Amino acid sequence: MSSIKNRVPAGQKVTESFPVLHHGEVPYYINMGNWDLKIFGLVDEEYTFTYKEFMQLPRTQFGNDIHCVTTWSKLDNVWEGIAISDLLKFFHIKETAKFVMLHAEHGWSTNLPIEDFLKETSFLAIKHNGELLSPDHGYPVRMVVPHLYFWKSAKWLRGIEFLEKDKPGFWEKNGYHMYGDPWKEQRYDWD
Ligand SMILES: Nc1nc2c(c(=O)[nH]1)N[C@H]1C(S)=C(S)[C@@H](COP(=O)(O)O)O[C@H]1N2
Ligand SMILES: [Mo]
Repeated sequence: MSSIKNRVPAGQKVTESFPVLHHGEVPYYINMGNWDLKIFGLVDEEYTFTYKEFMQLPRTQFGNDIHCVTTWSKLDNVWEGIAISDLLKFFHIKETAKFVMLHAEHGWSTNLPIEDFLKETSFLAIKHNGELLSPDHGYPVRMVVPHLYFWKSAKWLRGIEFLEKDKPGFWEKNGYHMYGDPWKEQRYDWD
């Protein structure tokens, strides 16, 4: 009992369902020929993954508890995806990089410090509970940052930008917290 309680931050309620939340339209891809994932900003050389190349990267299993800022939590998710350490074999991040902006379809974005992006528990998800991500949940790939509120886990990821200075992403510009630690209830910046 106490172990479950210790896994649910203040102000959260556990749900068995998997709610869908986002701003804008779900992208439905006709074919993946035009899909790519761009690595840019403070890197020695920019790198672009094609869909084919990206899907051939080594896969790792991950687990997490989701904590959404709108107060639902979903425990014990099983994910398959790409470890950040495996991604880092393709490009070199400059030492001046201190922050990351995750860019999604339709110009949506979210920001986080580089150490949170590089944390060994953070990853790029391809499957959730054994199934490929559905279009609603971010097909073909979403970021997952387990230790922050779920809005930092960008669906439909298309770009990873390395920055020297922090900048607000989409929800951060609209009042969400710049960092978003669920254990400190960093929900909105006026908290
Ligand atoms: N591209 C994109 N990713 C996004 C969002 C969005 O609007 N666009 N919303 C975020 C928010 S606010 C939440 S709570 C989670 C919801 O993920 P889910 O729909 O898979 O539950 O996605 C996050 N990732
Ligand atoms: Mo959210």
